[in-house]
This record gives sequence, structure tokens and C-alpha cells, in this order.
Amino acid sequence: MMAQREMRMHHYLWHTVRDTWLFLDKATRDKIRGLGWEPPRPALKPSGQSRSPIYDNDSGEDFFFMHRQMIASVNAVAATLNDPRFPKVEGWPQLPLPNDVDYPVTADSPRNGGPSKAPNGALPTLLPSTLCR
Ligand SMILES: [Cu+2]
Repeated sequence: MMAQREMRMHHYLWHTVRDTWLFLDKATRDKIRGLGWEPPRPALKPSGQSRSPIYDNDSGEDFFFMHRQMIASVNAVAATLNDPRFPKVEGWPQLPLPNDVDYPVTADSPRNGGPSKAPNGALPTLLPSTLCR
């Protein structure tokens, strides 16, 4: 189900629109807005010659909610299978916070006062590696 071309395209577009919104020209944004795909909170902003995550607009919560909907879709299909090998996917009951034991946010993340980029230019790890990105 999630591997279907349409689902992969939806997922790709959802992330791409959020990540590129502030970098698109007005005509492109207007077309996307016309399709009802304007992101409520963009995920990336210009940062010098590159892009950096926006940490203070709750776009990360949009990320979690969309993926929670994906989990619900998978569970709806799994329920119809009635197969004990595919009981249910369970998301977090609440968002993990910095210093979470099981899903820690790195100490050097901007949220914790660290730099917005690592010395090698890589973005800091803000999300558990078990997520899709
Ligand atoms: Cu995703």
C-alpha cells in the first residue's frame, strides 16, 4: 500500500512542497495553493547559500501528524487482513521531547542551543532515525 506509486508520489510531494515553499516563485506557489497544497508551515528557510530547518513554527508537528495519518491508513488496511502477523503499527502516544530516553534529540541541535549546522555542513539530527527521513 505505502509502496504504491501514488502513495510514494504523495509522500514525496508532501515533503517537497514543505521543504521548498519559501524557495518557489510566486507563480508556482499560486499553482500549488490552487491545488490546496499550500503547507501551513514551511519546513526550511534560506540560510546563506543553503537551507536550514525552521524550528519555531511547529512545522515539525505537521510532519508528525501527516505520518500519523499514514500509520492510520496502514492500520485500516491491516485490520481488513485479519492476519496476526500484521496486527497494527503504533505511533508515539505523544511527541518525544529533548532528552527523551528512547528517542533523544541530539544535545547539539539548535533546539538545545546548538549550531544550526554541523561543522561539515550537515543538518543536525533532530528526529529519530526510525522516521522516514
Ligand atoms: Cu515522510
